[in-house]
Amino acid sequence: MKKIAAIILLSLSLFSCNVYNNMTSSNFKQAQTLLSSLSADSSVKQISTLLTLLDTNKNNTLESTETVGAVEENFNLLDTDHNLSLSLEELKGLLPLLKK
Ligand SMILES: [Ca+2]
Ligand SMILES: [Ca+2]
Repeated sequence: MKKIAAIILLSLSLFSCNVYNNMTSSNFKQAQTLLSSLSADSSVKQISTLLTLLDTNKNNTLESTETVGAVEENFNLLDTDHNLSLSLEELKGLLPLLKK
């Protein structure tokens, strides 16, 4: 009986893990699409959406592990207070960098 409960518990945790991974990868794809469409004229709202999509641990800042593409490349430059995470204010600094 205990064995069955353990198996059920294990499959449940595997299932919820898969759901979480799927959500994360879909957010990641959305974030990449959004990031590639950003330009110097993009709005703060788009930056805010990008932050929400990338912020997997939901603490409203981006740690280096959560960044992709241009954000990842310019992480040190964007992190103006050098606390190793990007706030919305700091992420806005990405827009002038996108000027070509
Ligand atoms: Ca975060
Ligand atoms: Ca910072």
